[in-house]
Amino acid sequence: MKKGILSIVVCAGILLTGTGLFPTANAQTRAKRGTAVSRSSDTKKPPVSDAKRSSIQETFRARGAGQLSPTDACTTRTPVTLGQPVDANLTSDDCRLTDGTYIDYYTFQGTAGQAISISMVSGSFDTYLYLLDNTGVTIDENDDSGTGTNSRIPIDGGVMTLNYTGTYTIGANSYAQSTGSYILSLVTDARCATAPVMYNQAINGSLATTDCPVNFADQSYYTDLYTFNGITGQQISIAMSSTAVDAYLVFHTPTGAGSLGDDDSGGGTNARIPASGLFTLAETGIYTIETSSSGPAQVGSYTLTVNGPAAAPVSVSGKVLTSDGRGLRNATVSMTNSAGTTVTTTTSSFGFFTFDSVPSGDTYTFRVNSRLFRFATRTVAVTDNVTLPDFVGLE
Ligand SMILES: [Ca+2]
Ligand SMILES: [Ca+2]
Repeated sequence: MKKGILSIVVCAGILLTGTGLFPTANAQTRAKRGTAVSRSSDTKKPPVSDAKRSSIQETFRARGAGQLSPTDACTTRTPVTLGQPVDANLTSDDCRLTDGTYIDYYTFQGTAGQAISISMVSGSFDTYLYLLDNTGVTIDENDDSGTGTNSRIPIDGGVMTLNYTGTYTIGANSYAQSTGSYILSLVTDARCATAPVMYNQAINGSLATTDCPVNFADQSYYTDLYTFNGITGQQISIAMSSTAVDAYLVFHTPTGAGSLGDDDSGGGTNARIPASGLFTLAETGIYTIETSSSGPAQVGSYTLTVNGPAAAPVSVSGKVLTSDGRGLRNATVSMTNSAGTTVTTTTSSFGFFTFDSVPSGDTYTFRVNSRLFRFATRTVAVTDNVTLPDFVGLE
């Protein structure tokens, strides 16, 4: 393998070509652009053998088990830098998969929530591209989503969101057994940054020409990206409404399986996933929402709401002690929420107290009243069941 780093930095915008949104889609069950393992779905060629994928995993397993010699081409993994295209060659000395094709491996450090795209371009062979996790499991793969027989991840332009922080591997491969030069690019686009979204809270956003561009049929669409942490079994709904643009939502699951797009399920031209009721999450991880428009180049304000689980009530407990450390009975403990509402309780014979059914997600101030001692006041943000530090009487 012979390669050098090109000094030019490819503008991410150039790489954001390909197919994009479903401008006329109105069925929320329609597949989204760029499903996780989208191999060959964009080509009329026969798909590559699944043996390719297992062959890669076997390489990772053998490498991890120290079963590959240091001179084995399959041990080589070259770091690739964001924004610095790599000019390299597939040669007959490279790591070989069971289907006879050669593969070069590259690694990079990714961050959960980071938006990236990868492209592989060759003038001498039909490229095939893999994005792998740190155990060699395929996160995404692509044959021809670039121009001609070139490859691009994600499949439909735009960016994909990484779902963990750590090492990722890119496999630069070919559709059929071939050798020759290629250029590999790992890029991000500052316009495609993601923002965290909170449940049950309307977000006022706006689509602008400076937003993340997604291209479809030579038209540009603008999109904002939001992420949230979902848990298997959680039930959510996502709604985007706008009087300025024809709202369009794309919902990406952590692995890409079961991702959805929706145009008008929210009534009028508003988008909603699902069309009614709630959607049950099938995975735990980072979900990404794209707020975009159904028509090209639309700009203007919109409102996004992700309805999720209401914060569950929790309990807050603690202990009140005399200045010499004995439990203090019959002391009055008060708890005041951020709106100024106060509830009280009394300590048990050993000085314990508990407040049950406390709405989480608020800040509370706790005061202890006793004829015998003074106590410091405590203010605590309550997000889960909590035991407060002991209240110890002051002399
Ligand atoms: Ca290809
Ligand atoms: Ca719409």
